[in-house]
Order: sequence, then C-alpha cells, then structure tokens
Amino acid sequence: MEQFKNYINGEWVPAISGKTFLNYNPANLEDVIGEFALSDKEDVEKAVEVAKAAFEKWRLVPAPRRGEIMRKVGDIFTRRKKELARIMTREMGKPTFETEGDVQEAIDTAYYAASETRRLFGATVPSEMENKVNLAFRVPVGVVGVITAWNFPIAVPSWKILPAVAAGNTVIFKPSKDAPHSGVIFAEIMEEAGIPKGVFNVLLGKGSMGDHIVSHPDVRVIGFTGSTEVGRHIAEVCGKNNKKVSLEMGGKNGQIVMDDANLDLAVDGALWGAFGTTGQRCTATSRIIAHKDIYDKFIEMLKVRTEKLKIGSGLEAGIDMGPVIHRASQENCERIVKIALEEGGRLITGGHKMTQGDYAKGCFFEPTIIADVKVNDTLFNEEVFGPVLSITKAESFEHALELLNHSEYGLSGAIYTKDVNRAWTAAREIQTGLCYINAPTIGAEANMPFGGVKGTGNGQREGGWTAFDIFTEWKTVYFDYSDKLQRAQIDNH
Ligand code: UN1
Repeated sequence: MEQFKNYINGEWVPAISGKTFLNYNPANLEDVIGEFALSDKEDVEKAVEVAKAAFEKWRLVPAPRRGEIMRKVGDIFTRRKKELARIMTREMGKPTFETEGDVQEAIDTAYYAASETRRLFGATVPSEMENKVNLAFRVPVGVVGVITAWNFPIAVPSWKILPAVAAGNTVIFKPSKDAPHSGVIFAEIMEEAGIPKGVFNVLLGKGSMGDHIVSHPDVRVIGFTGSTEVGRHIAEVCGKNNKKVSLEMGGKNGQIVMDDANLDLAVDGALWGAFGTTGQRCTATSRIIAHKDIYDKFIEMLKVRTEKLKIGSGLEAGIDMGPVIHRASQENCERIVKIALEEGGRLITGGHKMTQGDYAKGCFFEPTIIADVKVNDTLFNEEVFGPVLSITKAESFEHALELLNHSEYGLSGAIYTKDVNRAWTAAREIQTGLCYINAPTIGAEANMPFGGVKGTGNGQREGGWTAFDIFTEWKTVYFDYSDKLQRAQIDNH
C-alpha cells in the first residue's frame, strides 16, 4: 500500500510516533487510497519550530521574489491539473470536471497572489507636524496554521496558504483527514516551485492534532474552513491567546425564484447549486424559496431534471453527481429526510441511500427534493452537507426575503427575477456575505472577497485582496527629519 508522509522543513518524514491512518475512496470503500502519517503534538512542535525559524529569513525576501514562487506554483498546478483531478476525485468523490475546477481555483489564486506581491499597497499620510512623514505598511505576522475541509481539497487550502506565504508568513497546513493525499500534493508542488525549507509544512492527521496547532503559542494566525462547532472552539482558543483567526463555517443557502423568473435558468441554477459537489459545498443551495404563482410548475420542472442526473463514481465519464464523503454522512442524509417527512414535508424525488449493485460499495445518496417545508422545520434550518434540497412557498417578494434571511447562517444567497428593482433590493436586503442575481449560490471567483455573516464567519474575508488582511498586520512608521523634539497633540495647539 502506498505510504504518505508529513512534509516538514523540506523533508518527507513519518509521524514521530510512527502511527498511521487509512483513507478510502467514498465511491468504493474497498479502494484504500493509502496509509497516511498520523501526526500528534510532537510533530506539531517540530513543524512550528522550523516554521518559526524559516520566518526570520522568509519575511525579508522581497515580496515580488516571493511572488515568483507563487507564479511557479500556478504553472505546476496548470501542468498537473488533469492528473491531480483524478487523485482528488478518488479521495473525495466529486466528478473530475469539478476537481479540475477545484485545481483551476488554486491556479487563479496562485497567479493572483503572485501579482499582489507587486502591490500589497500601504499608505503615506500627511503628518500634523513639519518635516515628518507618516507611513503605514503591511508586515507578515509569523507562523500561520491552516486547517481545512475535504470538499475543496486544493482550492480552499490555496485561498489561505498562497496569500499567507506570498505576504511573507510561514505555514503549517493540516489537510482534512478525508483528503490527506491532496495535502501531500500541495507540498509536492510547493517543493517543486522552490519554496525554501520550513516555509511551508504539511502535517497529516486528525482533529486532535489540529487542536495542538491552534493552541501552540508560536502559531500567530489560524485560517480555518469547516464545521461551525469546530470553528467556535477554535475562536475561543484564539481569543484567549490573542491570535488572529479567520473562520469559514456553515451555510444554509437559499435561492429565491420569483414569479417573473426565467424558470429554465432558475432550474439550471437550483440543480447545479443543490446537487453539484453532491450538495457538499459550504455555498450549496439547500433551500429553494419559490413564489406561489410558479411554485408547482417549478417543482415539476426541477423534479424532471433531477431524475435525469447520472450518479456514480466521479472517475467515470458522464457522471453528474458522486457519492457523499462517508457512511456517517449517508446516515445523516437519511436521518434528516426522515425528520423532514415527519414534520410534514412532501417527498418529490429521492430520499434514500443507494444500495443496489456497485452503489452498495460506496456512500451514495439519491438527489432529494422535499417540498412544503416550513420556516421552523428542521430541514429549513439545519445544514445537511449532502444532496437534500428543501422547497418552501413564498407569498410575495417581501415574504421570500424574510424566509431567505431566516437562518443562523449567512454565507450565500441568490434570487432569480427579471425585475431590476427587485434584484437591486434583494442585493441590499439579503443577509449573506455572497449574493447572486440570476446565478446559483455556488461559484465564487478567486479574485473576490469570500465569506459569510452571522453564524458563518467572524468578519474576515478570504479571496481577492481581502485575504491579505488576515495574513498581515499594519505597521505604522513616523519618520521625523526635523532634528528636534516635536510633541504630537501639544506643540501645534
Ligand atoms: C466551499 O464550499 O468551502 O463558490 C468553497 C463556490 C466555490 C468555493 C466553495 N468556488 O462554491
């Protein structure tokens, strides 16, 4: 069986304890991907020590030169895109056209980070005194801990790792235990691009190891994508230790379909938003809020299209939707469907685990639609992270907005309408970090701020120029060339 190691200080090393764990293909649990280093506290200590030492040199490398490495990272991802997509699909399930998109997002992020190293603008500001100039510029923070989920195993890590490294920080990356091979790939690519020893390190392992990264006093920033429960815990630990932290957590994203919408387009959007990535995106569409005048028609149109989706291993050609990530997730989909029906939901299609023939070997769940879901029902409120979509009837535009905003989360929201006034009103009123007009709730681009309000995040934004706010601090410099003592707030008043 293939063995996969940690990447620390430019070396491939087993966990200090020698322990390992296995990872499986969710489309076929008989397919074992490999044996991975199971890191623990000692491995974290070693990685932080080297990352801390490497920071002292890396922070002094001119940013545009750091950017040259980012550009090479983009070139290597481009060269390996198709090959990597198959590796990623094997370990996390989504079809290869999607994993290719995942790699493309990292390519876009790499080139963006490279170009940003020639900007990283600061400010010069007039001083209130003579012969004095005030400046503010960005400086790297130190060692950054990156902890991510498995659903975007290359793209989401790239959103954090590449701006962090480009800005002059050093990184310890803990990929998800369900996508460790992608973490290994990230290290291979950084190594080939010429990243200096210790600047980028990968520790494979489980959640308890992530805890040691979060609580280590020399890790100064945490970038996290994952569950709300874990994110809240991380925020507490970081709060106690005065660490910067960026959290990207749950979502319960809604798509409004108004009576004047282009219904074919709205169906396309719902289908892709709800069942793309098997509903396992933090941005996935999990609630449709449809105006009463098109409610029945929309449900019928969506049902017909949903039943045509081809389900199977994402490694096969022509597959629209792969498995969910593991058995527990399959059970969870089954549980939530049962509750939704008990609470009065109407099953339109799907609703079951797929257990016939080859499906039995994997973790497949039918694309599921449940209509007549009410505002206080469990399915309307609980994040599923699977292919289970609810549909709720809205009496009016105002009611649709009210329903959409009825959520503890606030990541993404969408509206389909041809009415420009309603579209702009919705863009203002929808309480989410991402808002789409006539487009699905998924599909963020690498050069724009990404993140959510309410229970989804903690006010930070990854993506685009805003990612650099997470991974830098402002340094204010007062440069006095008057050759005399000038007292602020006193001498000029
Ligand atoms: C995620 O699900 O964690 O906007 C990220 C999108 C993708 C990123 C999703 N570009 O759906």
